[in-house]
Amino acid sequence: TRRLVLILGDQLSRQISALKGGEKARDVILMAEVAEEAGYADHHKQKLALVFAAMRHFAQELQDAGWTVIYRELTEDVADLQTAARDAIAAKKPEMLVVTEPGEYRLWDRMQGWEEALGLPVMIREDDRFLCSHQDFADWADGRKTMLMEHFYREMRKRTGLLMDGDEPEGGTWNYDAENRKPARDDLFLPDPPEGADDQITQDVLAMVEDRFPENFGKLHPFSWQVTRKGAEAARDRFMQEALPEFGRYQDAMLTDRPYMYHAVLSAYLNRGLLEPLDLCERAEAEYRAGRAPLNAVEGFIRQIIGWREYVRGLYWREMPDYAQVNDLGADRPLPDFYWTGETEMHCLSQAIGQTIETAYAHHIQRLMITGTYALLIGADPQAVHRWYLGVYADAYEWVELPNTIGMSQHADGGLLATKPYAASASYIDRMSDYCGDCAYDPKAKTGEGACPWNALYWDFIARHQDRFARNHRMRMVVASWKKKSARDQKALRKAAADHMAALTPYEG
Ligand code: FAD
Ligand code: DLZ
Ligand code: SF4
Repeated sequence: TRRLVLILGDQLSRQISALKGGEKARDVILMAEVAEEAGYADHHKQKLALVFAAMRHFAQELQDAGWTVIYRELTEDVADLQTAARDAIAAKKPEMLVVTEPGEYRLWDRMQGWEEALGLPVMIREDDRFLCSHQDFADWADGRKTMLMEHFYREMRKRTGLLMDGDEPEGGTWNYDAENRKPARDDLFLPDPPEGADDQITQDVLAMVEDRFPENFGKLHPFSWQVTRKGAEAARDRFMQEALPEFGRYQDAMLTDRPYMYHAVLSAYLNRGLLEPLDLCERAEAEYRAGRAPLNAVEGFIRQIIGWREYVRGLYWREMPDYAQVNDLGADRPLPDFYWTGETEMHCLSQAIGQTIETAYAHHIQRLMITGTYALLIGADPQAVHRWYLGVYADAYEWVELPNTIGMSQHADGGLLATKPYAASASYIDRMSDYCGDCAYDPKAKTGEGACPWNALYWDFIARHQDRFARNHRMRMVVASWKKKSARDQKALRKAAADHMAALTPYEG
C-alpha cells in the first residue's frame, strides 16, 4: 500500500512511529509549514525560527537518506495541515495516510475528521518517543485516589531501572530535592551560554520570520538554538560535562542576567524529537556512575524527565479537553502589559520576562515562582496565562505547557496536579536570587512607600481564598497566620494589594 507519511514539526526523528514499515521506493513523506500552526499562539519569533529551521534540516536529512519528501514552505501560504495533506494526496495518489499522533489535543481532534475529509484511510499511530504510553498511564492512574507525581516517578524508576540498586533506589532515597535548593552567589563559575546555528537554511528562515512575523512576541536575534540532531547532541554533551554536576544544588537559584544557570536548555530539542528522553537519562546516570556528577544532581535531572515530563503528558491526555477550561479559583484579571515588554520596576519580573523576550527561555523556577506566582497572586485569568506560556518559550507545546501552567502554576485544577498553590512573597525571591538587591522595592517592607508589592499581594491572595485554603492541610497554617494579624494590618495589606492591582495596565494585544 502506497503511503503518505505526514511528519509534524515536533516529530523530527528518523525513529518516529509514522515511518515504521515505510519504504523509500514506495512512500512519500509530507512536511508542511502552514499558517494555522504558525498562528494558533503568539509564538516567540525564535520559536518560529527554530520550528521551521529544524523542519527544513530534517527534510533535507530525509532526502539525503533517499526518501521522497514533499516540503511546503510557509511562503506558499498553505492554510493548514489538512490542506497540505489534500494537495499531496491529489499529486501522489497514495492509498493511505500515516501520521504519529500529534502532541496537542487541538490537532488530534481535527485529525479525527480527516478520513472523511480526505477520502482515504488515516492511520494515527501512537507516539512511542514517550516512556509511558497512554495505556501505561491509565493503568497507573485508574482507581487511585490521588495522582501524585512522586508515586508515578517511583514506578518509572523501577520500570526503567534508572538509578536503581536492585529493588532499592540508588543511595537509599528516591528523591534528593532537599539538597537542591541552594541560593546562588553571583561569583559562581557558570557555563557559557549556548551558541546558535548559523547555516544558510537557518539564515533563510530567520529572514522569513523577520519578514512575516514582525509583530510576534520577543526578539529574533541573537538566535542561540540548535536546529539539527547533531547540534542538539552537542548541546546535550556539553550539558553533561559542564553543567550537570551543579544542576542539582543550584536548580532553584536565580541570578541577574544569568538566564541559564546550570540548566540543561534541552527541552526544546527533546520536545521536537531531536533528543530522546531515555538516552538523556542514561547518559546522566553514566556521569554519576563514573563519579563525575553527584547523585542529587543526576537524580534531580532524571526525575524531571521520567517523572515530571512523562507525568504531565499522561495527565494532559487523561484530562483533555476539559482540562483546558478549568478555573477553580475563579481568576479573571487580564495579564499586565509588562508581560510583553518586561518594563516594570519589579526587578524579578523584569529579569524573568526580559530574558524570555531575549532568549525564548526561562528556567523552571523563573516560570513557576516569578511569572507564574505573580500571575497567581493577582488572580490572572488562567486562559490568558496559558496563552502567554504557550507562545513565549521555544519548548512550548500544549501537552507539557498546559498542565504546568493551569495545574502547577495557577492551581486552577482544584489541586489535581499540585496539592498546594505555589504562592510566595518577597522573602522567597530574596532567598533564592540576587534580584531584590537591585530592585526599586524593599523585599522586607510589607506596606507603605517602597514596600515590595509581592508581600501585600501574597496576603491578599491568602485572604481572598481563605475559606478554601483552610480546608487544605498544607495551607491551614498560612490561613491561621493571616487570621492572627490585626484588623489594621489586614486592612493595610489588602489596600496595598488593591492599589497595586488597580495601577496595572492590562495587555490589550
Ligand atoms: P532543566 O531544568 O534542565 O530540566 C531537564 C529537563 O526536564 C527539561 O529539558 C524538561 O524536558 C524536563 N522538565 C523539567 N521540568 C519539567 C516539568 N515541570 N514538566 C515537564 N518537563 C520538565 N516545559 C516544556 O518543555 N515546555 C513548556 O511549554 C513548559 N511550560 C512551562 C510552563 C510553566 C508555567 C512552568 C512552571 C513550567 C513549564 N515547563 C515547560 C517545565 C520546565 O520549566 C521546562 O521544561 C524547563 O524549564 C526547560 O528547561 P531546561 O531544558 O533547561 O530544563
Ligand atoms: C509549533 C509549530 C509551528 C509554529 N508550525 C508548524 C508547522 O507549520 N507545521 C508543522 O507541522 N508543525 C508546526 N509546529 C509544530 C506543531 O504545532 C505541532 O506538530 C502540533 O501542534 C502538534 O503537537
Ligand atoms: Fe521582586 Fe520584590 Fe524582590 Fe523587587 S523586592 S525583586 S519586586 S521580590
